[in-house]
Amino acid sequence: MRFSAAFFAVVCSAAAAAQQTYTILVGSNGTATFNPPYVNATSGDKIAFQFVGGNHTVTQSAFNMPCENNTSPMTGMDSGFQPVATNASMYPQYSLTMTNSNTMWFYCRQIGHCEKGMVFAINPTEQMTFQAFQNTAKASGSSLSSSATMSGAMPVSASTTNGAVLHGVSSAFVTLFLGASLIILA
Ligand SMILES: *[C@@H]1O[C@H](CO)[C@@H](O)[C@H](O)[C@H]1NC(C)=O
Ligand SMILES: *[C@@H]1O[C@H](CO)[C@@H](O)[C@H](O)[C@H]1NC(C)=O
Ligand SMILES: *[C@@H]1O[C@H](CO)[C@@H](O)[C@H](O)[C@H]1NC(C)=O
Ligand SMILES: *[C@@H]1O[C@H](CO)[C@@H](O)[C@H](O)[C@H]1NC(C)=O
Ligand SMILES: *[C@@H]1O[C@H](CO)[C@@H](O)[C@H](O)[C@H]1NC(C)=O
Ligand SMILES: [Cu+2]
Repeated sequence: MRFSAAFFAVVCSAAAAAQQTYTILVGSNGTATFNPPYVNATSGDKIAFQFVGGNHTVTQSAFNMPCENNTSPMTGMDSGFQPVATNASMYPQYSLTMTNSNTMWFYCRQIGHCEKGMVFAINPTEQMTFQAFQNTAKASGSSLSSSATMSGAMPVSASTTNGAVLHGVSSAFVTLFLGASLIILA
């Protein structure tokens, strides 16, 4: 009995340290949002962006330039545009796996979205907060054109950039995200 209690404790602490998957809904309910807008993630954790509506991207930028990554080729991660039909039964998913606990900044490069505050962060800090990042994005409306010029996508095959491994875009069943009540029997 004592042995199994100790064994159970070991299993539990191992599970607590195990990798986590954070699911980020992109464009839910027709809004230009990432939900949740930021996460704390560490090595081994997976961030899965699920494009559930609209026509958005998740694109890496920088804290001081939230709405820009218009280099060619892009130097950061980019999902490319992921249009989702209103009657879609599958959602595109773009995911990355952290290889460290670095801070990373992202935005949507659909015209005008970043300036509406459609930004996302991994591991914002006390000095560089999500709110400050989003405020800078909203204040950058005058540079709107530069956020919209890039329409080509970088390859989404696996690569390593700034501490995360990219898995690219795949499709997943809508039922996985919206709960058991929507399960369609095959
Ligand atoms: C979408 O809107 C409905 C109704 O307001 C709400 O219950 C639901 O939580 C929203 N979903 C998301 C992902 O925001
Ligand atoms: C992330 O961690 C910070 C402390 O390091 C905490 O203040 C914040 O609430 C956490 N954010 C999330 C989304 O868990
Ligand atoms: C998605 O948005 C991009 C950039 O604005 C545009 O080029 C593309 O045609 C859009 N796709 C759809 C299916 O609307
Ligand atoms: C593009 O993203 C990379 C990776 O975060 C960043 O280092 C670079 O400054 C960004 N480029 C622009 C023009 O914002
Ligand atoms: C979704 O709507 C479009 C346009 O109305 C239609 O062409 C398409 O067949 C529909 N797809 C499904 C899966 O119902
Ligand atoms: Cu968007």
